[in-house]
Amino acid sequence: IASSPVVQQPATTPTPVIPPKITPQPVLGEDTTERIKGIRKAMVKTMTAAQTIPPFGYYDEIDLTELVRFREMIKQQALQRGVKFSYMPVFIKAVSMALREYPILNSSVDEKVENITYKASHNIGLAMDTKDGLLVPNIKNVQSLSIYEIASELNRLHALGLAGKLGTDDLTGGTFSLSNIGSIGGTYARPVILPPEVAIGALGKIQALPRFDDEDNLVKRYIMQVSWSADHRVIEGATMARFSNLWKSYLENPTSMILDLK
Ligand code: CAO
Repeated sequence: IASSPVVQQPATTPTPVIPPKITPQPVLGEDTTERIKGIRKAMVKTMTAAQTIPPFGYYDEIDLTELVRFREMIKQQALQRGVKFSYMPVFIKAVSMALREYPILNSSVDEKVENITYKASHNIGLAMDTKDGLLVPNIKNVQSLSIYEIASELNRLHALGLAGKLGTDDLTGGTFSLSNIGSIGGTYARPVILPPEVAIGALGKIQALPRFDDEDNLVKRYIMQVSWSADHRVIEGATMARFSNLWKSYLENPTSMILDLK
């Protein structure tokens, strides 16, 4: 019995449905232009000068689990003495201790990059988000301050910054900078070196994350990413990496800091 042939229907292309045009709502406001002045004008100058520096970027993660415990213990004691104790004082002291081993990172170069000046003081600058814009006051002579004294100085600078009252002395003379963008959020950043300084670090948000311990168990750890930028005209990548390793070792084992504290 002959079966009747299957007749193939030609494929039909569906007619596209064209959505109706959206009529935009009338704009309620209007464009505004304002003069760049004050602190923002200073930022234009500094950041434009910074563009002449070829930066080297170096990134790592730091396990802050021990430091988180340490700060929990110390926070209340500091508060009883009238000082708010964040992680920054420890980050700053560890920077200074690592700078002792790698003093070239606490140097400055002249405009023509013919001379390097190794700075005797560790004046650590802190990027500060204020209502007037970005300010970078610095804590002077961190090498001879205790962690508690650094916390106290940080409180003073932060209060002045928020009140828009930071003075020239606090805002000049920095030799190395940190930018704690993680207090706002984010993981990585590409910090811009502030000339005549030669290096800066950006700190990400401290996050509880799973990691493997030595016995391959999954454990909860507190992790922070650090992003360093260094002036590659005078700083080798290896120097930045070794400095970062030392800084990291202090933060991952806060007791090791005590051994080297002066
Ligand atoms: N991850 C998670 N939590 C953080 C953190 C981080 N990286 N940094 C700070 N915190 C916590 C603090 O421990 C504190 O917690 P508690 O209330 O439990 O004590 C809380 O966040 C608030 O800290 P803080 O911001 O008041 O204090 P700080 O010393 O850590 O930082 C300052 C001070 C001035 C660095 C910060 O306020 C600031 O301005 N950060 C922004 C910097 C910035 O704008 N960088 C970009 C520069 S380029 O434009």
